[in-house]
Amino acid sequence: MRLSDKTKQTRHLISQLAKGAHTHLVTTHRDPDMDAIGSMMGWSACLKDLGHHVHPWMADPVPEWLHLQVDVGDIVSAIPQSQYDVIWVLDCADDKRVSNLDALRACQGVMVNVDHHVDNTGFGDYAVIEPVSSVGELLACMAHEANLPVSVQAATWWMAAIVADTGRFLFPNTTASTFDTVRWLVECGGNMNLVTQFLEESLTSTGLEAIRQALNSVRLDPTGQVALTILPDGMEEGVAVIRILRQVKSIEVVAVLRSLPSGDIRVNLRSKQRVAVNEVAHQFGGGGHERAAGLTLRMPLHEAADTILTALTDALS
Ligand SMILES: [Mn+2]
Repeated sequence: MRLSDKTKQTRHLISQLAKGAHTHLVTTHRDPDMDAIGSMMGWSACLKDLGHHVHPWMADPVPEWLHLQVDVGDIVSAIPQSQYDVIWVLDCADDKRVSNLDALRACQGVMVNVDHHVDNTGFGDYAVIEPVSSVGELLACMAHEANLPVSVQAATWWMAAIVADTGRFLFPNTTASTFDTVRWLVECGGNMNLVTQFLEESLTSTGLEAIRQALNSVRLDPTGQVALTILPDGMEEGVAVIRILRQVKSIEVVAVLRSLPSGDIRVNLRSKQRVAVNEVAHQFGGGGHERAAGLTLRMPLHEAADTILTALTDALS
């Protein structure tokens, strides 16, 4: 488990903030994935075990696939207080990734930005940015360094975050340090069987139908290296669809589009080897990692599909 020297220098401060502060708001990005929620819930559990008053806050609803599986009862959708000792913002490369940023900005408190995106803007009063697999891995390292209590619950949430962001330890962001961290989380009581159940064995029949429709609507570029598909409205099975499309040998880049309730189009991009999808995302105001990135477009769905297919085809050539 390795943290950079820079983060080690701030670890004393982070540990003071975690241990010495009493009221905490913990939040993450809009349209949350498993790393976002797992990080938030694990860190909240850890701070609560220190006897603190903690509100995990997310303006977006908890995704249904997660709601069905585990108790996420104490996530609040509106910020209950106007002031906190510390506001932790997790897995956000930019504070604009927070849903209802106005509410966050109206809230007083020392802001700590904890993230693993290389393009993080460094917002907040303190920023802990490490290019590790996931924020789950980063928080687990921070908790280890600071000697914080890590319960079975916190360990399991972080393991879920790590498993999701590493594609079950198969993506190149999986390092020896990732395995060390997971080993330690297992020693803390983290339950991999539970992670398997709620990440891998929780598809509903409507989810299966969404995947079927998304696979039916796959478009390929003329070379067969770019695959693009559209998820049916309200469906959250993007990760499963991406996983299936990645298995096709000739496909190098995958784009999954879906309409958000606001009418905007959310685009998730994944690549195997040759395209830095964060650079493509940057062209449209988005961001992320080299192999996994996202962006939001304000245009009709089919225009968005054409735009992304062209941009990815250009990036490959
Ligand atoms: Mn992440």
